[in-house]
Amino acid sequence: MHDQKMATAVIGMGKTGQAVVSFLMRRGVVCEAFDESPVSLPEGMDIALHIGRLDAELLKGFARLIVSPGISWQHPALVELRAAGVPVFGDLELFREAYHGDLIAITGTNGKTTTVSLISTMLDTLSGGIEAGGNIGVPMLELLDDGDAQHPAPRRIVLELSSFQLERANPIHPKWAALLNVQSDHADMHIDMDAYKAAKLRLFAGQGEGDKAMLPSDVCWNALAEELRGRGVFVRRFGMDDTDGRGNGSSLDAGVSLQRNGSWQVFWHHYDVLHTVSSDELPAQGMHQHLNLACAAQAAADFGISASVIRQSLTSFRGLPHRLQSLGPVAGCEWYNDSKATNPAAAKAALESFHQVVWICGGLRKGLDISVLKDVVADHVEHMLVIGTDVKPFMDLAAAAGIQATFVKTVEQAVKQAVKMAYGAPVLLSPAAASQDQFKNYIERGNAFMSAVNSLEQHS
Ligand code: UMA
Repeated sequence: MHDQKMATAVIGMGKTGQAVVSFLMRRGVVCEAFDESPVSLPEGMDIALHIGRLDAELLKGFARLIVSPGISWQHPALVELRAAGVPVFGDLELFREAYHGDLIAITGTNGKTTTVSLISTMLDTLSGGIEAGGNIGVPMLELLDDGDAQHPAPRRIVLELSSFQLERANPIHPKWAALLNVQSDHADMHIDMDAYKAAKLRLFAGQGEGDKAMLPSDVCWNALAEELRGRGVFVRRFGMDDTDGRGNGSSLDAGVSLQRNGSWQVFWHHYDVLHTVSSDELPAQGMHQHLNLACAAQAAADFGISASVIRQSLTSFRGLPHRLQSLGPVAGCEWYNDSKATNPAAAKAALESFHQVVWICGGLRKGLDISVLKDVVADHVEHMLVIGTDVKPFMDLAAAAGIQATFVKTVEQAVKQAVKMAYGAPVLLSPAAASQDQFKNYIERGNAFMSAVNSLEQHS
């Protein structure tokens, strides 16, 4: 029997919780596991497991709590425990305490995984390489082992950080940090938009002299840029440069630069030298994705990666699955899987990449306002096919935009309907909503879409 007062309670036993327990056990820290749903522990994880609603009284007996990102910070038991002065953190706090190598950290509502993946590919060409983890799917503590001679701690790590991870740790100290954007999302998990934004901005709270911060070019970030400069942080800005292709005349460090003929280039700087790649050379599609590419290119250049390596990485990067992923022509239509678009801003960016589409949308709205899509729907959508449970807001959106919509419930039905009505227009699954009403996650939803499209091919 151990003394609970000395033990750590690990709350949530998904990927994160299991990595936390392994990490703590390797360091001889006693822990107990908690989860509100029935779960089983992996073989060899020999610790007490409590299943059921979190009990603040029981948890008050522990020295500290490490809570998984998917459990709301506003969970009544966690609010009570914090108010009682119990140390409550997430896995990022343990990472912060243990890791002392170079850290690159990326946050933002949309585009994080693409940016992190590319940074990881490009910086892996450096001596000592790089490891990637965090929200991208590899728990960050799995990247740290005991640092013995055979398994030294990684020299560089790039982390994808969600607002949930950032809100439950003391300020981290990334050498290079980027905020890609802050758009409406997770309204069901944060008190309000300000709280969501504040969580994201914690990314920069520990930065100082000699560190680099990348911020979007929007004026709303100017005050933060000034504050960071005041602390000695080297601030970079990225975004869309519409100075008619005179990228060099732009005050931006990186981004996409619009050309007079309507095409654009991705650009970044190596010291003062401008580098560009034409969007025609990039297999990954959509200007929103190209902004992420520019941000990754700037990170790589700041770590000394040559322009030729960056260019090679950008022109061979086909984009990640479920992000405006082209499925090619099937049954006379072009099909695009953008299942990762789980919020309105992501769907807007995808819709803007097309002239006119048949749009498959809907799912779990997470309390987000989708009426903001009215104009983009009116301009870019031929017909809406609505799936999922939160039907009314999508039907209301169609009515407001003056577009016809059909409720089809499932992805499979949507694909069957789309092929009948597309008449050569592309078909885009970009739900603007989460998937958990019908699927485990956006990956399962995207896979269901792709297999429905593939089965058209077999039947045609
Ligand atoms: N649980 C409770 N009570 C609750 C909620 C959950 O007990 O109120 C339990 C569940 O029963 C389950 C466990 O907590 O057993 C799940 O914990 P989790 O949801 O934190 O999931 P993990 O498997 O640990 O995955 C988390 C991230 N999930 C979330 O932030 C929701 C993963 O990001 C991340 O890849 C992983 O850690 C490794 O770092 C996923 C995600 O959807 C991809 N992220 C959001 C997004 O990108 O929009 C932020």
